This record gives sequence, structure tokens and C-alpha cells, in this order.
Amino acid sequence: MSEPSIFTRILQGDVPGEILAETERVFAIRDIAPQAPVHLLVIPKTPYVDVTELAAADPALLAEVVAMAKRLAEEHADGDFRLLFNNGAGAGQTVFHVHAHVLCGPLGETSLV
Ligand code: DGP
Repeated sequence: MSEPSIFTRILQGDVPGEILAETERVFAIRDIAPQAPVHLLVIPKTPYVDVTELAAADPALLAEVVAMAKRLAEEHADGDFRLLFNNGAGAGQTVFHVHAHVLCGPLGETSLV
């Protein structure tokens, strides 16, 4: 069996990290290296590798990710947000447990886009 991802370890409390929001199937944390004034990660608890796998396996769960992103953008900013998934190493994905970047406000010098 593969090792739990860094995000699963944060969720389980094995690695420090504040859980900003949590439902039965989704949770959110701050990105450790923010690329915008508000930069959060919304993460399904089931560790699908990337968004294409998530969308194929459980589209309703992908919709839950979007709903949590909207809620967080309203709580932490003015409600508008960019939603970004890096899909594959060639696109910059470094953690292979699917996560949505929620970016509010102007982007800095970022490698994300
Ligand atoms: P990506 O490159 O799309 O796979 O994004 C992975 C993001 O995860 C990256 O922006 C930094 C973030 N990250 C990596 N390790 C940690 C960590 O230990 N804590 C937090 N809060 N974020 C992390």
C-alpha cells in the first residue's frame, strides 16, 4: 500500500496544518507557499491522484470541491476566485493527491499559471 500523502497526514494530525473547513468528504488548508493574497487548497479526503481521475470516478465529489472553494472565497475574500488544478508532473503537479488551488486577489510571481 502506498504511503499517505502529505495532505492525508495533515488531515490525520500527523503533520501540523490548520484545517480551515471540513465536510464528510472534503477539507481545506492554506497553501504553504501562497501565490496570491488568499491561496487555499481544497482536497477530497479520498486520495484520487489528479482531477481527471476524480472527475471520472466521482463527479459529485468534484462538485463538492467547487462548492467548498466558493464558500471559502466568500469567507476569506470578496467571493471571486481562480480555481486551478495542476494535472500531471509536466503541468507542475507535485503532490499526487488531487487538490484544487483556490486563489483570490492578484497573483504574484507564480509558477502556477
Ligand atoms: P501542486 O504543485 O499543484 O501539486 O501543488 C501542491 C501544493 O501543495 C503547493 O502549492 C504547496 C502545497 N504544499 C506542499 N506541501 C505542503 C504542506 O506540508 N503544507 C501545506 N499547507 N501545503 C503544502
